[in-house]
Amino acid sequence: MSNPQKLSDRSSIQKEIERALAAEPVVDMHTHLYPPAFGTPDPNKSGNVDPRGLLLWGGDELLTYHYLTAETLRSARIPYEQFWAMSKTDQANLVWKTLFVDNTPTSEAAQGIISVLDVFGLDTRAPDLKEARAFFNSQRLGEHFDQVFDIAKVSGVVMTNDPFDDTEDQLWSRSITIDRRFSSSLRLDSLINRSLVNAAHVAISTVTQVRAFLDNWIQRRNPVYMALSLPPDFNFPGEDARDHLLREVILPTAKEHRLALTLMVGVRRKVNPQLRDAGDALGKANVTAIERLCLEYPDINFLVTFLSRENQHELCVAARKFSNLMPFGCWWFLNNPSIVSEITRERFELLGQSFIPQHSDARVLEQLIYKWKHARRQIADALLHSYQQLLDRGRAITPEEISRDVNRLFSGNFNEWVRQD
Ligand code: FIX
Ligand code: ZN
Repeated sequence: MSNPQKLSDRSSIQKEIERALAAEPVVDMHTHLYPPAFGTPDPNKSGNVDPRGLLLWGGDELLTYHYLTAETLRSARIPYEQFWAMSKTDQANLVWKTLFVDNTPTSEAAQGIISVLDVFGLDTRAPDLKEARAFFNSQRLGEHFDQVFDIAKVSGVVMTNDPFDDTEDQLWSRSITIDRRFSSSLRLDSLINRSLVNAAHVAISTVTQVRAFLDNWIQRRNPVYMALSLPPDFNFPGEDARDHLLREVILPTAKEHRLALTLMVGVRRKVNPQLRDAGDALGKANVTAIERLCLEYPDINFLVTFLSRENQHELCVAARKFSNLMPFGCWWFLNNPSIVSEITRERFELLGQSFIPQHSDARVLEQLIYKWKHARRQIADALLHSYQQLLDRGRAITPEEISRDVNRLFSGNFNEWVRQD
């Protein structure tokens, strides 16, 4: 057997990491994106199959992302109702003026806009959105869609699908061909929320009906996992309707269909309802609830992310105890370079490569470009740090090992976790 090439200095390790990352497509395991067959909500754009379509793309959608509306309303200080009464075009104009002209766009979400404009050769210091609008309006959705996936080097994305959403259901029925890069996931927040509002609906008789409904949805839509977001006070076992639904409906369904269960823990919804989608906040949650779930349901694969920075270390330790627990992503308020860097390094130190470093949570197509560009940078830096430490301690890494590690992080771990055979 030939001797593997060993990389014995920092700059050759760095070059190999850049090469491996540039070559490795990523499977984006949690997004809010939809395929073109689901239509776009803007009736003026080409490729529109339904005015109430779900695929968001282009400059105005990017600028009115809820991360940016929250930041705009801090500086512009106009009444909430006034902002929501504006057209999307006017909202986007205000976001641009407030965050990019009157102020310096240092936040991660604002820098994301800069990355996207820059990739398409658009003026990142423009006084207004004329040039950017003209560019996006001139794009044909089909080609633009493929170009975005190519630039972001994303080979697949998982949608967030609500089985109780009528609009989505109608679009499913009409969408004969779903882009092959899209997989579905069965999101159960609305099931839980309905039941918490009216606990009487969770009677044993309806459990059978709900299970039959979910079985049917799973057979028709073939999701890669089931998913649920949870508040900081989530506990397991618990003495509430949520516990009942988990035990009687969700966990048995996951087990029967051999589906992984994704849990996103620590979100406090509608802390400021006037901010609409931007009004949610976070809280430190209880990691022991996840440990108990993993212990009681060893046959179920759990994909788990926590929204609070304070929970990240405990999550790593829990994952060391349970091989059916896969930590994933730096979710939402954690998706800032300084925090992603800290969490990714911590995970390498406690878990080797047995975690999924990031998901995009993209809501607007072109966000794939910046979210993955920025994530790749942080993952590359954290890998370099780990390999440099290894070198200092007496073991050189090889290009093959770097490619193997990156493959595992970008798709291997996820594919293995959700494989149903
Ligand atoms: O619950 C979720 O899936 C969250 O990611 C979203 O609801 C949230 O609004 C978001 O976009 C975060 O990035
Ligand atoms: Zn999400």
